[in-house]
Amino acid sequence: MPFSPQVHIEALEDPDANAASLLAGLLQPQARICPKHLYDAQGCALYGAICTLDEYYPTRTEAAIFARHRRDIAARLPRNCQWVDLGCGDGAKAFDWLEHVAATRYVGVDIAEDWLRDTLERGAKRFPDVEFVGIVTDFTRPLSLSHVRDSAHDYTPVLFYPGSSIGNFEPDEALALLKAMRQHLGRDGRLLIGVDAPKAVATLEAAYDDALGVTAAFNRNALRAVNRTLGASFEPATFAHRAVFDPERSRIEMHLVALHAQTVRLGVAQRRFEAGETIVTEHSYKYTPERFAELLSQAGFGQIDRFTDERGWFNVFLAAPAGALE
Ligand code: AVI
Repeated sequence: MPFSPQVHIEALEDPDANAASLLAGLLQPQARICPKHLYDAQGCALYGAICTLDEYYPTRTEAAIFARHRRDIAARLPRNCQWVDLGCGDGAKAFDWLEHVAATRYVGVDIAEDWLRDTLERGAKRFPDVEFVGIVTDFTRPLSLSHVRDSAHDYTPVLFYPGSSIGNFEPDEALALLKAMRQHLGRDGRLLIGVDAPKAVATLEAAYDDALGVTAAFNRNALRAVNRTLGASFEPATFAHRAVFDPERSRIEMHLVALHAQTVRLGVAQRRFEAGETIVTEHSYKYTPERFAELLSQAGFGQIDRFTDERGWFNVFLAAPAGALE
């Protein structure tokens, strides 16, 4: 008899605070929209399409690294672990692992409750011996996963954070998140994390500005999300998509560029955009292996194993808490 999945609501931003911080970002001299607004239902579907594009190499490169090194990585993971899938989406990447590690529990963590429930139902059918648990939480808030550490059984956690999502945080926020992850691992837990690397600018920029315009649609869709959240009057077609790599900061910057001067109602407020003025919607940091290993050690990790592809385009790190293996 499969376990019935349980879902816990851990930390959700309250809607008023969410709207207030969105408005504050849009009223700054350099207007910005927090990237979480890219991921409404439409945005998640568009991101799913991005992951299949020829130009968007991270997904398939990471998948190839996982496929090639799965046995080796699995052998280094604790047995009977709880597999904590951070930002689990449809769970597909994690489910490929559950067959290779003797996981006792799967903990899906995501902000989208409906999606999470579907993922758990599907997982529970496919892996009837594994307990399925969901945690609804907002990743832009301090990471709190009490159901991982405080469960009655306290299985050793493996935190799984693929897709280079860590790159969407500013480096200081990424460090804080890695520290919080470290806190959840105890002594024997492990972090398995995928991180994109710097490479030729043309390759990077094509990955974020594809020929079919899927990333452009994904970016503009944020304006529709803002219209709903704030009662705003953005017309997405009046903004162009721009993705540029800043080599100094080692990040892709996604912007929306006003095609002509316009005044936009933002609920109770309004803002004028001059032609060419931009709204920043996302940063995607690219880490050299050395820089990311340094960030991991600053966050309290010790033994760090790295797996990469032939071109060194993407890195997967398996990190143990400092002191665990030394
Ligand atoms: C989710 N995240 C890792 C993606 C990235 O590559 O930074 C989001 C994305 N934005 C545009 N394309 C993909």
